[in-house]
Amino acid sequence: MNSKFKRTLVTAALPYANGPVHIGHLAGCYLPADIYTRYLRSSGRDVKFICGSDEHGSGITIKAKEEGITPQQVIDKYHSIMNDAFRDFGISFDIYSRTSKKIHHETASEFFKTLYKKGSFTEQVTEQYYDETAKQFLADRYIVGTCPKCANPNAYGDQCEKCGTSLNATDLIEPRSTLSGSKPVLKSTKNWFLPLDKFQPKIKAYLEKHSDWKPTVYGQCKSWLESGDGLQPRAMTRDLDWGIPVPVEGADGKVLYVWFDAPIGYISATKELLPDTWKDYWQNEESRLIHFIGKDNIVFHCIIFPSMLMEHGEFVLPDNVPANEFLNLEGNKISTSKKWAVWLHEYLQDFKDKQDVLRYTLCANAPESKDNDFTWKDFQTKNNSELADILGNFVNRVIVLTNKNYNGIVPEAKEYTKTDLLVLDEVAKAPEKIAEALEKFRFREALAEMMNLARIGNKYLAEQEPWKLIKTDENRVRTIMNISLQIAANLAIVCEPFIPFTSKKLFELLNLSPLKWSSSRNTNNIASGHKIGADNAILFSKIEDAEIALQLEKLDKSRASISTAKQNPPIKAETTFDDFNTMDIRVATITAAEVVPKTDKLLKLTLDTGLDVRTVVSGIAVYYKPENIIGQKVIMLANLAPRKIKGIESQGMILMAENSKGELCFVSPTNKESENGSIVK
Ligand code: B3M
Ligand code: ZN
Repeated sequence: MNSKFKRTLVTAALPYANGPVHIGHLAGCYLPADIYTRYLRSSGRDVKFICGSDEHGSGITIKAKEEGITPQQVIDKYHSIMNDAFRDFGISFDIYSRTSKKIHHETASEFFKTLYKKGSFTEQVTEQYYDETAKQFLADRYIVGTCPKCANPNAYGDQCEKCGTSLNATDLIEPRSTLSGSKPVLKSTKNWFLPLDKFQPKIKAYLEKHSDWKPTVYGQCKSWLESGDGLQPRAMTRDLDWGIPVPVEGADGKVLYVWFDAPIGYISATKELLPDTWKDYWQNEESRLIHFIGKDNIVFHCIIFPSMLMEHGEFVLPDNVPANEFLNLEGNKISTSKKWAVWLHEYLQDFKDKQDVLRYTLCANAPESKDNDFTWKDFQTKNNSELADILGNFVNRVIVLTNKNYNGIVPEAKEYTKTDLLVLDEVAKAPEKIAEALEKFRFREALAEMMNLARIGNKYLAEQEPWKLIKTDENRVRTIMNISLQIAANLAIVCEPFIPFTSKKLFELLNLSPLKWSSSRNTNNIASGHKIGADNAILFSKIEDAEIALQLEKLDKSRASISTAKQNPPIKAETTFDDFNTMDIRVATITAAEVVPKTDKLLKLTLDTGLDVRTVVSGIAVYYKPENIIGQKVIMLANLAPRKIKGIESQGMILMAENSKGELCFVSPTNKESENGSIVK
């Protein structure tokens, strides 16, 4: 720890208030931030831990539309769910605020005005998609269209979720508004941009001062600076109706870009927490700012927010951004929409009082330097073979033996053997190793060192066998038990940042008031003659196979919707060109679509083939909504003998690709020259 700092401000990314928190969030940033903060607090350092809900952006309004409620109802609902989940898992924020608060609106507006007055922004008129029916500009997520890369007809204005390409709304072929289904038009609009291109040299200099950041974080920043033309101007205002109004003239109907206001949320929340002293943390060179985030937020915390802070001029800059990679679940990407996740509130319904087991497992498998996988089997092993068999077993033996042999009174150590001295030395050194790893944000290593202390205790007891010695050498047993009790007390101290609920229980078992980190080097924290607490010393019960099976069954229900790659079938037997040539394959466009009554799989499509207008019945209703495919270009088999399906004459067949998940998607000619009626050959 650099001694120039007297204070530390730890922030954890403000989660969007549009869905509950899952294990990926916890492992990605809230848990490491909490461990780090708890460690600093226990070490007597001046630290504040800041977080809150991010309540702006189109994610909120889209959710409102999905759930048929207002954006305000969305944020109220999820703010409260998230707040409870964090509290239940012991995430020890000093404040969990929200960006809909007045103090935040004011702080963000002031910030914007300061930059505006300084002339930091450039005004640019750009063409944005506008929905003439809904009478509003469309955020990227409100526009869908055909992906120019993979022809997925439902790609979003910022990304195609089928092929993963990141897009601009204007890249989409045949864009449609999800608000009205109509074709959006391009309309000019003025917005305020942060000219990141001009800031590039000072951002570069700032980053170079921090080449000690995690390689994954530093590397991502470097590639933003170095790829293509380097940094590009970025709009800090948006034409939206949900957010903080842009506080300058001529900005009616515009709000601050959510990534402009959200990081300022860290400042507003600190102000709310410490109305008189917040500046000590934000405007004082002796204060150190640390942002815990997931890797998808790196650019915003390492480039955009620092640029804003530099332009403003009165604030300290982030000193470190220990971002984590992603956590997968049972081999697949966690996805809320596909219900492939473990939500914290649901976990607690099944594993009441086992918050620490999840904390422990997620820390042991933290995606610190690469993406990592959470599996229920591993969760069970971590609980049964590490927490229960090592830590729990050691504590249990110590408590039970002390009660049995000494009525719960800590015996006095008589004479130390060489082994005793070696063990005591290892015990005294353990906290330093843990602290060293924590200071470097190496949480997995720190946790392993913590568990190692329990291993030392277990091994010591197993070798010394006080349960046998009690019959022959009572004095020796006194010393062994005294040392073991010291180890238990020190474990209670050093496990606190990782598994705080267990630490609390352990202090209770020992009948000690919680001790601080500074005591963890002492090997005499529990005095002889002290009476320990109750004798029910089971810290961790075993998790049965059936409990794990239940969790896997839950996931099985969602498995169909995720990428469980089945084999694509092998190539069929050879055919001839003549046979192929009997088929008349044409380009056509869907001009109307409706669900065939009393079916849930079939769509009745009207096709413009360039030569005539046809009706085709197609089994694609599971994959496409009728309103979303109007205007979709397709390839069809035009000379297939007509046949009646559900009473409708189907005059041909459209060709679809079946992917490895068994889903059908359009094979779409993206080339504009392939007009309706063109022969495919
Ligand atoms: N709400 C993004 C996210 O949840 C965003 C973080 C804001 S931190 C200032 O991924
Ligand atoms: Zn795509």
